[in-house]
Amino acid sequence: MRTGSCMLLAALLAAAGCGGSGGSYGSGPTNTGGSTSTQIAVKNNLFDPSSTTVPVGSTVTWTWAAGSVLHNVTFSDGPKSADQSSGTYARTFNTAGTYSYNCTIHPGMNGSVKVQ
Ligand SMILES: [Cu+2]
Repeated sequence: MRTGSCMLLAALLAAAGCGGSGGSYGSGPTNTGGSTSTQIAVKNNLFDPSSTTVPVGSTVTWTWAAGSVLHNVTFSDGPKSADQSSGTYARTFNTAGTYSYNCTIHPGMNGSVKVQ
């Protein structure tokens, strides 16, 4: 029995050590209130604000303003929303970096999210 609990403790320590090194997901201070949520408005033809900085783990939500024509949120690293004129699109950022995006319908309609 003693041996069993020792092994369990070792396993827990190993798991904690593993999660703390180099992982950007789930490490750092525990945020009991949930991740930060950031709202960006999608307007004709701009993102407001066009650049924003959020902590790692944040979910950013784009909300199409009333009266919007078709827009999309398309990231240079792949993820994208549908072409839509209302509603929302959300992306969660678990890795630090700068993520640029644009609306492929309207040249010059672009923005960026800095995750740190
Ligand atoms: Cu657009």
